[in-house]
Amino acid sequence: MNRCLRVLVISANTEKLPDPVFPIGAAYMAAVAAQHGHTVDTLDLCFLDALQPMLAEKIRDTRPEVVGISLRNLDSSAYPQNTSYIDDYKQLVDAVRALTSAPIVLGGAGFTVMPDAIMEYLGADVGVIGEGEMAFPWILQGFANGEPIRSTPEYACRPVNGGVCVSPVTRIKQLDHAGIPLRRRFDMDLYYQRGGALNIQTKRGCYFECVFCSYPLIEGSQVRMRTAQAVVDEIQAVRQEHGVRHWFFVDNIFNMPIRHAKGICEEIAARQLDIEWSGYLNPKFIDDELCDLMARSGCKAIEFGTDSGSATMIGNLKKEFDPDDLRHASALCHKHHLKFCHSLIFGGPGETQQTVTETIDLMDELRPTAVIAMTGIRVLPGTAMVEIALRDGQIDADDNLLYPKFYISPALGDELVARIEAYAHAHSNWIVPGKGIKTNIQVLQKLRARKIKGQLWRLLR
Ligand code: B12
Repeated sequence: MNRCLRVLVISANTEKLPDPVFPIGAAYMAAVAAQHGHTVDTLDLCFLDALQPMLAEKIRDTRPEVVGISLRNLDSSAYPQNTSYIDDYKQLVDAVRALTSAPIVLGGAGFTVMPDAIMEYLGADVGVIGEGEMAFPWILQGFANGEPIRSTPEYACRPVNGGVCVSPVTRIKQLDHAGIPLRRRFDMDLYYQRGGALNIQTKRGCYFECVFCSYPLIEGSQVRMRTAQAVVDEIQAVRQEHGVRHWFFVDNIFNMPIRHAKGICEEIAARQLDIEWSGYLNPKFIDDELCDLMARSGCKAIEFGTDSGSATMIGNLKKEFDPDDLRHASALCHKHHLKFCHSLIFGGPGETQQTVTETIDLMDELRPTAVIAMTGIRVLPGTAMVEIALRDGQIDADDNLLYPKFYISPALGDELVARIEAYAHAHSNWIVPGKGIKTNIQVLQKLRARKIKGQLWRLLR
């Protein structure tokens, strides 16, 4: 019989922009540890004024035998104004070490993006690359049995800085069997109040190969889907038990495959759940029927992962759509009265003043509710951007990229930021996180205090 452990799961994310986001990954880990019979407690750093004394109190009260830490973000990925969270994570790990001898297990999207550099810097005992539903209980069982964490046919383990990095050899195939997040172990009400929505996942994986993007590394390039029934059961339960009406689908791309997205909308509409929702969409996989279903199921705002409106740049970023897809998707949103925003990344390989003009002109033509403009690309290990940034002399070969480095097309340099900043000041629906334009935390908090829910960029036009 397996020995059960006292497990403390900590969500280390404290970022509150563009909204505080519910720690769904940590809640999945709390669920899976509890399902395996362990006694689970949680600590969320998001709304704490200071790490101490809460951490000390929690560790004293729960006497954890394992501490799991969820690392969602590495940094704000915005340029030129950027916040890196890495040193806070170091402080957290050091503080846990000072309070308990329990082994520390790291995981999360941020961790997965650069496991080696993080293990090196933070000095944890174990780190899980990718989804944790299988690996976390396996590691807990190893600790319970006093066995070393080493490779098996199911888990590849490699030593890093005195610890071990674990990657599951295969990913979960049947996501409906992966369990659902144990949300009530975190303060759902506070996140709903201050973040304006809770979040839910309908699928994992992304088979596109956009040059800068880490999603396939985090979730795999094969798309695995939950059934509409299971997704909507989850929404319905939280809706009934906690009154949560507003949701964000955290899928990399909600509308791919389009049939799956339609199935979810149909199920929500059929059950008359009276919810409102939002999510990331790809501008290519969208048609009249999907927009109609989205509107009928409560979709209020769509974020397109557009990145550029210039055909040249869309090609350079290896995105598989074209400006006409953007025209078509935007026209459908107008027709169905769906608020929509185009997320852009300026400064990629090959960007020039001319391609910037093409994107700006297209945005003028499409009349989106909002535009979120990033200037510069955060170079992430394992993506094609590393080679490009090396080629263009923007990073050094020995840079571990733990602290952010941004690629900006050599043809533009910092002229880019100045241009986008000026444009955004003159256009009320443009948000530029890297210059703090329309991302003022006090303003956002005031809007939430007035009980405004959903995506706040909807209010811009
Ligand atoms: C949806 C999303 C958003 C939405 C969130 C909406 C919402 N209400 O939830 C929005 C648009 C608001 C957003 C904003 C930001 N995001 Co974002 N976002 C995502 C996305 C696509 C999905 C995140 C998610 O919820 N996944 C689903 C959950 C279930 O997965 P998970 O948390 O990874 O957990 C699993 C595993 O990681 C693991 N695990 C997690 N914790 C633990 C702990 C232990 C102990 C173990 C063993 C395992 C484990 O098991 C879990 C279950 O399988 C990811 C990319 C991606 N595909 O991961 C980026 C991502 C997380 N975002 C990122 C960033 C940078 C941000 C922002 C800082 C800036 C920005 N670009 O807007 C802000 C920060 C917001 C905040 N307050 O924290 C980065 C973080 C890494 C980095 N580069 O720093 C990512 C990875 C994208 C990227 N560029 O690489 N984001």
